[in-house]
Amino acid sequence: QESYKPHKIEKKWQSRWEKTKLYKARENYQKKYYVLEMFPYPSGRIHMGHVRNYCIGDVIARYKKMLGFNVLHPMGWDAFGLPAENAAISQGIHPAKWTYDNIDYMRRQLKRMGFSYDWDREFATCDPDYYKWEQLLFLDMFERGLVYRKKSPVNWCPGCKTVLANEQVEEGRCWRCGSEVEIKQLKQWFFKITAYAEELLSYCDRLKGWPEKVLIMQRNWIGKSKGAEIRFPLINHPGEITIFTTRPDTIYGVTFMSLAPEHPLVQKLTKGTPQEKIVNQFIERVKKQTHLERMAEDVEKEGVFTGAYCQHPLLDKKIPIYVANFVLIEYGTGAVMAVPAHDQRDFEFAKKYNLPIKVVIQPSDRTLNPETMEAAYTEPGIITNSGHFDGLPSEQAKEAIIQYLEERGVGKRKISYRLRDWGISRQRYWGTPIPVVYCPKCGIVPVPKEELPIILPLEINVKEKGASALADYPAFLETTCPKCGGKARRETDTMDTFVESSWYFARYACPDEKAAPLDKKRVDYWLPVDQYIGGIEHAVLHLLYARFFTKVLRDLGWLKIDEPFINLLTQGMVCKETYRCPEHGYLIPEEECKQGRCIYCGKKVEIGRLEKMSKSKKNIVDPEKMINQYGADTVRLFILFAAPPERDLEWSPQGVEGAHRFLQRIWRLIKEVSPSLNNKSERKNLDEGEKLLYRKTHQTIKKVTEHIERFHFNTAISALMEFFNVITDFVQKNETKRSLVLKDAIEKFVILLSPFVPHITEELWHLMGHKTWLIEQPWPKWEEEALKEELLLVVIQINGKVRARMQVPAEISEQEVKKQALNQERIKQLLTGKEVKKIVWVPKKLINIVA
Ligand code: ANZ
Ligand code: ZN
Repeated sequence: QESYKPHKIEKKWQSRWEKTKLYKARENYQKKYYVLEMFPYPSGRIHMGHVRNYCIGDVIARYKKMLGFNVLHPMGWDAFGLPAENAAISQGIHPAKWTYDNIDYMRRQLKRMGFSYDWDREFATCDPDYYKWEQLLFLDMFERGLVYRKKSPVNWCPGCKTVLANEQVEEGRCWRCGSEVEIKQLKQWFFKITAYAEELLSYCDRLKGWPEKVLIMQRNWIGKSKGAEIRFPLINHPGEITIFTTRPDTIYGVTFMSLAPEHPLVQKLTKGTPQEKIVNQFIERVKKQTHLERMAEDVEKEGVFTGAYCQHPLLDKKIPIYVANFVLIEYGTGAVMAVPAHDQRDFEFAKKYNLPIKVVIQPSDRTLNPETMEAAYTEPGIITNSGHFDGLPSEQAKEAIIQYLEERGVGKRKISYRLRDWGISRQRYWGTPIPVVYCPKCGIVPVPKEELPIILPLEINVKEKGASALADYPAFLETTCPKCGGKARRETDTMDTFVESSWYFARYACPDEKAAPLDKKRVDYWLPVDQYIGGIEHAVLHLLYARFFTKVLRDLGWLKIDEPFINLLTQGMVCKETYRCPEHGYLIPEEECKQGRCIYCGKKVEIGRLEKMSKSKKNIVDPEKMINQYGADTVRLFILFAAPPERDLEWSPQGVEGAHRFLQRIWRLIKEVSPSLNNKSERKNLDEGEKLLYRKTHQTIKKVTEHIERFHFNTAISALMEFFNVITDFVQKNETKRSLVLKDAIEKFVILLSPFVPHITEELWHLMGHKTWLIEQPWPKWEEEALKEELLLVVIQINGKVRARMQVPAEISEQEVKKQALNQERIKQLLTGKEVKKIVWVPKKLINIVA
């Protein structure tokens, strides 16, 4: 018998599937199912995280297809981005070449896994055929006022004279030359995502098919706060400070004001005063803190007095104005009314700088004393020290005080969102050019739509020019104004690569559409995505941007849906233990570690925790190596069996071996029995063994179906393993008999297993004489009737006397039937105080308990 040769089989079926275009998706009148995995960045090679992601998607795609859905399962490339530019700089390869070479390599790798993609729909986002439409959408959005330009900070390296992405700033320094990075204000383009803040928030409640943790992250990111905007007139200066607060109920407890260091008033209030120098020194110091540091709870609350005062809007009271590190310019109005008695940050600040603390809310169970308080009281309570609001519960006072402020014209109700508009300008070469022209006469002029695409020129030497490649390239930069025909300059910034991934899922519905970004008919058929699968690291940005774009595309008339992804599955990480030498850090286990010792110093190697596979931890397993060694089916089976999709998966060489052995067993058995399977025995008059096999077949169909529906692929596979054991058992016990029930069992087994390991099953299926494709087989249905276990009536005796009867399943084990007999109420009663010496089981008939 020929042994299991995965490579031969896999190659054979992959090429046949491809030749017949088996997985091509065609629009028709069937019910559709769109399954999508987050498309990869063409970094060079696929890694285990990709493999896991696509294995999960492939099982779902194949299963849905067999259920009768018209399935769309596409694949493509998120192809613009920084690594291509870095490769250009460090290796001298053009970003385009680097990217397309990587795509070719990775496409070949993916094809070796046997995924059921419709490769005809493949595209790379760096193709002008794709980004042309993105430029058009930009112009559509511009016309609608959803795009605007404003000054915004960027990281600037004075050494390289270039803008750096956040990823290129390492501990405040340039990743290339190590110069200290400066913040520079540049005019940049923004998408008005805040116009959709409320809808993006409220629709979170409708996303019933999303993990709750992702929804929580989205809601927090949008960060809706209800409160009030209140104005505090300046003393000895014109104007006022406007603050945003969620606690208008504490207004009588304000004892100072805190401004963000970047607040424009800070300079106005201190210019030419004795405070100016101290304030500016403080601001310089704060600039070095990152956002996260400034937000962190445990960071020291610091600030300086500006020397200026404002007027409390409801009291005859002069309030000192401070600059404080914990106030952020981007949120609210960049100014805070400080209430140290009821806000912890203000409390710490007041303690540090000896500022007064005034209690305006009392808890019900004790009385707060500003002198002895050790922390702010932030819970609700009863209003005190607040004029005619005294005695009100604080929740009620919020409303009453807002009304009072509105009546007096010093404040108004206000809702604030943490969500900021989306800055999309990148001072980079390898991205979608922003289709705008600057004319000295006409100002900002959008490129006429007929002139699209604005092609990214490929003939530039990126290695020398770096990020400013476009700005230094006259053939691109210099143009004529579409309005007046005079000399003008092109925008040289490109778009954030998150823009491409915000609408690619829609383009898959009609990737060949030549006349428009989307073909409405096809998009209406395929969208929304029924099942989206990807990493939790995209829980906020990518998923929020894609939701935003969907709503924009809807409002522009391209789409009819409100939300892009009905169901979302976030898969866990692929992990492996790490090897570490106390002296030499992480080691590659197979190469740098011999007999538990470091090959460089001989020190004992510590085997560390399971961690996400990563190059830096030297714990990666290369998928291609695994395919070479075991074949794709083994890799697929192991990955799907090792853990349910949402959980982290531990890579285990033994587990891979085990998966491989299972496939070998299947191979051997089915090869052996298949030639003799086609006999004409009947389905009537089944013997005991056949009955059991028949029932197991239907029980397995039910189990596997239900587990797949819940994405519990690991338990679906273990049900199939169990089923296979029963089949093996049957074959061994019935050496010569080849019953129809066995044929049916093996066929069902092969069909049920096929979404997980499509190659070996296809081979066996054809070996059994079938001429059809497995994926075109209808998914098996179980018969309720067949699930029922036959029941036996068993007599229970004690010392030979009949004492009780019970019903048990016919295939009950000896151990189980004895346990159940002892558990009968009447038997328990009769046995109390007696010692059971022996239990005799006469199969199918009786149990005798000797006591
Ligand atoms: C007075 C007050 C009294 C506040 C009190 C809280 C407690 P959320 O819920 O996150 O929206 N705040 C406003 N703008 C800020 C900024 N730019 N940087 C830092 N803090 C800012 O938070 C709203 C509260 O955060 C506001 O309510 C304000 O402090 C502060 F007992 O105003 B509160
Ligand atoms: Zn002009």
